[in-house]
Parts: sequence; C-alpha cells; structure tokens
Amino acid sequence: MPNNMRDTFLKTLLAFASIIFGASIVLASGSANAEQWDMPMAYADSNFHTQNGKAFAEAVTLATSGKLKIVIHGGGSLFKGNEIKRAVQTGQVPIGERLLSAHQNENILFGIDSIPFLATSYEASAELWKIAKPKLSELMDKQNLVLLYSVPWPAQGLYFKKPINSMADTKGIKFRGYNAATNQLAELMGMNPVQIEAAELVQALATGVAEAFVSSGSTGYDRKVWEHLTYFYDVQAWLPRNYVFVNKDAWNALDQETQNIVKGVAMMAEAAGTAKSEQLSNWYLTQLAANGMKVQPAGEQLSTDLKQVGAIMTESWLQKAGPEGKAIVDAFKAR
Ligand code: PCA
Repeated sequence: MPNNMRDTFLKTLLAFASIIFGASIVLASGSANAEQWDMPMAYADSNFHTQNGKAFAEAVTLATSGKLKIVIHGGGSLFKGNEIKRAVQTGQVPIGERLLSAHQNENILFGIDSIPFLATSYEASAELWKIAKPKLSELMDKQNLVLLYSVPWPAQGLYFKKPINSMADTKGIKFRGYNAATNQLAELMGMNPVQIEAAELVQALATGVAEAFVSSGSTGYDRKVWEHLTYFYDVQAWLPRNYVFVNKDAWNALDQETQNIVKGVAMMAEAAGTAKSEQLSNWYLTQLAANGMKVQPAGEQLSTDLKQVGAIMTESWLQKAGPEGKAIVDAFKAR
C-alpha cells in the first residue's frame, strides 16, 4: 500500500475506533479549508442509527483533523424525515440519512428491502444489500446522490391494541404505515392506512389517528409505545434499511484524501451499526415485555394470513420492478 494511502487508512481506523470506544475528540485547531456539513437524520436522538451516525460524524471530523466537520441533527430537527432526501438532492444540505424504502414511490427498487419474508435475518439482509447495491448506487447517481452506507433496522413486527388471531380481527383498524409497502400491507389486511413519520408516531397513537402499526422493537422502545398499545407479534417480516447519502456536487468538491477518509469511515459505520442493530434486536423485545407488552409470535391463522398477504405483495413488487427487480431477487434466491 502506498504510504499516503496507509496513513489515510490508519487515521480513519483510529478515529472510528476511538469514537466507538468513547474517546473525547481533540481537533488540530484551525485547519485551513475547514468545512462544516450539517447532517439531518429522522429518528430519535437516542436511537442506535442516530448514535451510529454521531460516531460516523465524529470519526470523519477527527480523521480529517477538522477539515471536514459533520454535525448531526437528529429527530427530524433540521429536516423532517420525508424532506431529507430532497434537501440533499437539491443541495440545501450536503449529507443526510433516510429510510431507503420511503422512496419506493419514486422507484420501486428502493423498496427491495421491504418485500415480506424475503430477507428476514441479518445475514440475508446483508446478502440482499450486496446484490442490490450497484443498481441502487446507479439510481442514486442519476439523482445527484452518492451512497455512503446503510444499516438495517431490526425485523419488523406488528403492534396492536387487542389480541389478533387472524385477518378477521384486523378489519377497519387505523394502521400507521411508513412507506408504500406498509400501506399496502394494511389495505390487504382490511385496515385503513395512514402514513406517519416515526417522530409523530406517539402523537398519532395518543390522538387515535392510528391504533396499530408495523415496525421494529427499536421504534416501539424509542417511542415507549406501551403507553398506548399492548400486543406485539414478532412476525419478522423484513429488515428495512436506513441509508446515508451525499449530494454529488458536495462530494466532488472534496479532495481525494478526504473522500477516502469519508468512504473508509462509512464502511466502518455500516459494520458497526449493523452489529449494534443485531445485538440490540432481542433486547428491545425484552424491554417491550418488561414494560407490560405481550410479546409473542403470531398464531397459526395469523401466520397463514400474513404469508398470503406477503405473497401478493411480492408478486405486485416484482410486476412493478420488471426485469431489473426480478434479476436482483433471482440472484438473491440463487445465492
Ligand atoms: N422503524 C422505522 C422504520 C422501520 C423501523 O423499524 C419506523 O417505524 O418509522
């Protein structure tokens, strides 16, 4: 490895490791071309994605000796979840994080991670991501974006007020969705979907705008949903992803060394965030239970009904996605 490459790599590695292990940052002061990147994120400050984003930001700041300083704005405080991608595309902010599948209305391929029961473990999720990534990077490139890293949420389960034994029990329930797939799930189960950001979930539950939803134990825990709901069915339907992306013009304006550092730290952030997600996934469920929720697998009839709904959703996704989508799913299944 050439010396300057090795230096960049070591700086990057040391910076990330020191952040993860809780070092405090001392910056080389007064870097000549110091630049600040504000980075909006949609989820709670305490959420593991946001914490991981903070480690990423601090490590970049440290490894570039403050030449590029990334500042996280969590909880949708700078831009709301559904505004973040556009804000980055149009250069209102240089970098941001968002739920990948929230954009499946723009292009169905962004919903590759929300096909029910396709990739339901961390291992499968990583394999599907590896296969889909080149196509997604290409799509993003056309949207003036550079893909940096992606971290999955824990598996998605169903939250309800009352026990649900089959689809016969879900008719007419007001169901909070977070993307097109979750709205379709609600409709196929006879429920009434209403799309709401995680940041507004508690208010929706408190005011009765929504009375059920699908999400991870992570969001249930972050939002203390046991104050409103009692039943969690651990159906492990899919692992949706958050992804971090940069405005292409802002990216191209960075010098080569800084780009290498950002890419290196991003790789580490993907690995560390994914490990954290997996490590916490069961812990979140124990927290739901400790706060009085009944955490259980779906019963036999509900499982059968969900498989049927999943098959319909898979079919409709494949139809919309055409040969490109099919190629990804086929390659994943043949792995
Ligand atoms: N939490 C996010 C998306 C997926 C998840 O687990 C939410 O509910 O909005």
